[in-house]
Amino acid sequence: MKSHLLNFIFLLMSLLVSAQFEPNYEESRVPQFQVPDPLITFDGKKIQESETWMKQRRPELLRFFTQQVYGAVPGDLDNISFTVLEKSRNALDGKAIRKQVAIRLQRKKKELVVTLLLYLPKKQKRSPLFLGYNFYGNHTVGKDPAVLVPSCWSNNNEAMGVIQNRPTDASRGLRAHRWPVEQIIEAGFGLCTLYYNEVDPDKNDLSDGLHALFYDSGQDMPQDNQWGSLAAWAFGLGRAMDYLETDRGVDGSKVVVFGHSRLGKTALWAGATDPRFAGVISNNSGCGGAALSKRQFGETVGRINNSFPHWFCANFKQFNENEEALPVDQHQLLALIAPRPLYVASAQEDRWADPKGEFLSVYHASPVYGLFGKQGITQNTMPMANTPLQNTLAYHIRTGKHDVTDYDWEQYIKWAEKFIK
Ligand code: GTR
Repeated sequence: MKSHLLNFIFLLMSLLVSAQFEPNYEESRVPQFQVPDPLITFDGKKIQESETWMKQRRPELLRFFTQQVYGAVPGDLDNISFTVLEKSRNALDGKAIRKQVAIRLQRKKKELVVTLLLYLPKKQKRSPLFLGYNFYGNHTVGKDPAVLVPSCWSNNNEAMGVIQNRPTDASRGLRAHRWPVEQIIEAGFGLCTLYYNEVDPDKNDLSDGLHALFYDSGQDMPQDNQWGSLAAWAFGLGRAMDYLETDRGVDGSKVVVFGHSRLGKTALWAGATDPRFAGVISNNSGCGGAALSKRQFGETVGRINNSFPHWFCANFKQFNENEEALPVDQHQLLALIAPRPLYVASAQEDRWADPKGEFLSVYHASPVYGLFGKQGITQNTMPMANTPLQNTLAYHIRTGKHDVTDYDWEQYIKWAEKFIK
C-alpha cells in the first residue's frame, strides 16, 4: 500500500515537472507580453529620425546585445594574413573560378588557420557574393574532388563521415542539397563558405579555436560579458569579409551573409556588428536568432542555454525562465541591420524555431526600416506558406522541415537580384 502511494506521488511529480519543462507549441499558452518598442530609448525618449536612431538608439541596443546576450570580443588580433592555397579557372564544368584561401589569425604568438572556399562566376569581373558557414566542412557542399578536407576537431557523426572527431573524404558532397552552387553562379553571384568548427569548435568547454587565441595566460573561460561561440563565429565571418574585400573577383560592397539555424543566429549577429555586410539572410534561425524570445514558444532562453551553454555569453543565463525581464527582444537585433536588406525565412514544420515569432520579429523591426524610407513588412498576419513577402525586409515560410532547400535559395537569389545587385 505504502509503495503504491509512493509510486503515485512519484508519477504525479514527474507529470508536474514534465508539464513545466515540455516545450510549448500552443498559441493559446503564449504569455501576454509587451514587445519592447525599438523606437523608444531605454530612458523613454521617442526616436523619430534615422540620425537619432544611428546616434542614440542603435548604439544602446547594440551595447545591450553585446554585453548581455552574445558577448563582447575581448580584444584585437595582432595580425591577419591570407594565402591562396589553390585556384582553378575551370571549376564546375568550366563555369566558375574556384579559390581556396587560408586565413591566418595571429595573436600573442598563437595562431589559428581557417580555410575559405570560393566559387566565382567567370562571366563577370566583380561578383556580388553569398558568404556563409557550413556545418560539416567545405568538402561537404558539393562533389568537387579538389575541395580540401578540414582536419580540425568535429563532433562524431558516422552518417556525415566524421570519424574519431575528424571529418573524412566520406563526407564529400553530403550537404550538396543545401548549397545549389550552380544556380548561384548562373545567377551571377559568387559563393564563399567556411567550416564553423575551424573557427571555434562547437563544444561547451570554450578551450580552443578563437577563444583560446584570445585568452590571457592562465585564462580558460571568457568573462561573463565576453563572447560565446555565436559571437566568435560572427567574428570569423568578419575575418572572411576582410579577405573578400581584397579579392578583385568580388564586389566587397555586395556581400550577403547567410546562415542556417545556429549559423543563422550567427549571420544575424555578424550583420548587426559588421556594417560591411550589405545584406543578411537568416534561415530557420529560431531562438536567439530571429524569433521573439518573449513568446517562449518551442525553444526558450532557458532551454537553449542549458543545451548549448557555450553559445551565448554567461550574462544571458540571467534570462533563463525569465524572458519577461529582458528589456529587448530579437526584433531589435534585426533592427540593428537596418537599413540594409534582411531576409528571414521559416519552415512550417520547424515549430521548435517558432515561425510565428520569426515573422513577428520582422514585422516589429519594420518601423526602423521605415525611418530610412525602406519598406519592411506591414501586414501583421503571417503570409501563407510558399508566398514570400520581399521588400528590403523580406520573409517567407515554406512547407517542410528545418533545412535549407532549393526553394529557399530560389527566393534568396530573386530577392538579392533586386535588393543587392
Ligand atoms: C538545435 C537548437 C537550435 C538550432 C539547431 C541547429 O538543436 O536547439 O537552436 O540552432 O540546433 O543549429 O541546428
